[in-house]
Amino acid sequence: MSTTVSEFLFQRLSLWGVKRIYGFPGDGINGLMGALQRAGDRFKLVRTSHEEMAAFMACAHAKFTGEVGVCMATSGPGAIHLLNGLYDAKMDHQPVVAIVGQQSRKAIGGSYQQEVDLISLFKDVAHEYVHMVSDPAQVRHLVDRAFRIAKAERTVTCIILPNDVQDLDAVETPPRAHGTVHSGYAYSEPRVVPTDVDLQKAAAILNEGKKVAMLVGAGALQASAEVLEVAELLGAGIAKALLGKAVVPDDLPFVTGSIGLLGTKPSWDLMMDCDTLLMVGSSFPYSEFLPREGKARGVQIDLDPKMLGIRYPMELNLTGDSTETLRALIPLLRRKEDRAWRKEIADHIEEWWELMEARAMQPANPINPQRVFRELSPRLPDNAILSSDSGSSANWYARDIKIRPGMMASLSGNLATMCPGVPYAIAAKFAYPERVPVAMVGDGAMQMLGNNGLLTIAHYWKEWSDPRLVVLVLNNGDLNQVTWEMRVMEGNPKFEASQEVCDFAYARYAEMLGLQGIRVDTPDAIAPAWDAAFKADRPVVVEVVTDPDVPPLPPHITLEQAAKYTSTLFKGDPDEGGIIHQSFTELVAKFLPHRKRS
Ligand SMILES: Cc1ncc(C[n+]2csc(CCOP(=O)(O)OP(=O)(O)O)c2C)c(N)n1
Ligand SMILES: [Mg+2]
Repeated sequence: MSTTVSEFLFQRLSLWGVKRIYGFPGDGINGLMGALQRAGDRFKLVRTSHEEMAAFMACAHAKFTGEVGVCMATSGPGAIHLLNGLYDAKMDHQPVVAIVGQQSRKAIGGSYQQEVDLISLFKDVAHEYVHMVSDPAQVRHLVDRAFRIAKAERTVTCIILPNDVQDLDAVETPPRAHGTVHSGYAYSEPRVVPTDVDLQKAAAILNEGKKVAMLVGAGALQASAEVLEVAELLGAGIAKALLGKAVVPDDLPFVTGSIGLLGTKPSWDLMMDCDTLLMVGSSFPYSEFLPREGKARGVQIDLDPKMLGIRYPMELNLTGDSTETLRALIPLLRRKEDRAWRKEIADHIEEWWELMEARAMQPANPINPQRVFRELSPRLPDNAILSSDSGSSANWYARDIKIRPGMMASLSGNLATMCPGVPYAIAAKFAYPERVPVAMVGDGAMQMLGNNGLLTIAHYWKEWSDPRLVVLVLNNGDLNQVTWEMRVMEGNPKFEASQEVCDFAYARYAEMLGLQGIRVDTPDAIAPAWDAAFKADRPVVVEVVTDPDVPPLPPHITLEQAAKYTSTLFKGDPDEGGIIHQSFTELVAKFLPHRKRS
């Protein structure tokens, strides 16, 4: 029997090392699904409960494994549902290949049922490579190029297959004739290192600095040891962009933690007071959190030259792999004997952790969300894989979780979309069944997609060798992050019609699905809930009723923001009473009597 186009496509995917596909069926991909069925256990199809989830999972697969993530959806509506997850991958520079169906070639252009102009639709998200198969002889090079470009450009690519093409006889080797393409598979990562001259220049700048600050991001995730060695030699402090949270652990006396709106005061101080900035593998967007222009000399290292010199006018922009470049730089660096700057940083960090502890322990109604994360942090199992959603949880994840070596952690960094929390955790579980994923998600995001993700978990958890997977839901009845943004940035009181999240029994729902559900509504029950979740014999939803009036404040508030915030309170915010109480207690915690600095 001859091989069909669909069967050949999966053979080619196999050669590219694909073993798992996240997807959802439809008649635009029936030929593909049939071939996937016949491929047996060469592939694992994870049938998600929503296509958006499949795209998030493909993105998370790429983030956590370094491999290409693959998602699959039908024509029209299925393809459209993939988009948000694909943008998440594109903007966080992850290699993902989307395979989507299309109506039959004979119908295209006929305003046919479920006919969407998919090439135009995907032209932005997959602009490096989006093509539709119109002849079986294209399949080999379309697959090869989609994977090669996804890897080489660290981006999203897309292959569109009309449903009639899927069942045609494959052309495994195009005829040797004019007008055919003869492609091959396999990809080797290049070694990208700056020139010796530029490395010498970088070393000179860094050796001259007296107060060196490092900022590391996702691009430095494989360079932990090198980052630490450079910081040690230069007596530098290390701040982390959100996607770089797992680059270095948080219990080191020179790691200032996150930077930015969700960041820490020590990271702010580090950037404001430094005289030299070394940025590695980060496109952290907010320049106001970096040194004032001209205040510090700057060196940036990034694999992608397009991302260089766009946040701070660096003196030297180096294109290079972070690990290889730092390794080449280390022998050129002189150990700074004056450690006064290090000491200053360490003092700030010590004070900061005291403040975090004090803030977390402030009473709230009924539970202070910071305390939930503070209690979670030391209880996280070794090698846990953390995913945070976009919402107030990202603040507490960024500030209150002390990451340890061996853990992984991610979120939607650049798109900052709601909903990746649960699908990232599921993809982490499929990639590493022996590790414990922990998703930290708001009630708004649970209602948007997370609850739906629990169905996927319920469907698959019995396959997992270690079935533990924990979903934390912050049940605050509010789209809290935005409620606070409106207050602080706009001086707008809470707009209940827009911000309220209706009540839902997340833990009970989990139980209904055969998972474990734990509802926590008193502070004393937080620690036992975490202990139970990490001992459970199945996935657990830990629903914590948290206080929406605890402000996820930036590490420092500008005078303008403070003025807007105070004026809000006079405009009749429905939560006025609670906020005044909380802000007061946060302020008290900021000015603890023994503290030297604010
Ligand atoms: C898809 C999407 N829609 C809207 C937003 C804007 N947004 C960011 S955080 C947030 C609130 C999230 O609410 P919830 O999930 O309940 O978390 P909370 O902040 O209350 O902890 C919103 C609406 C977004 N980032 N992504
Ligand atoms: Mg909420």
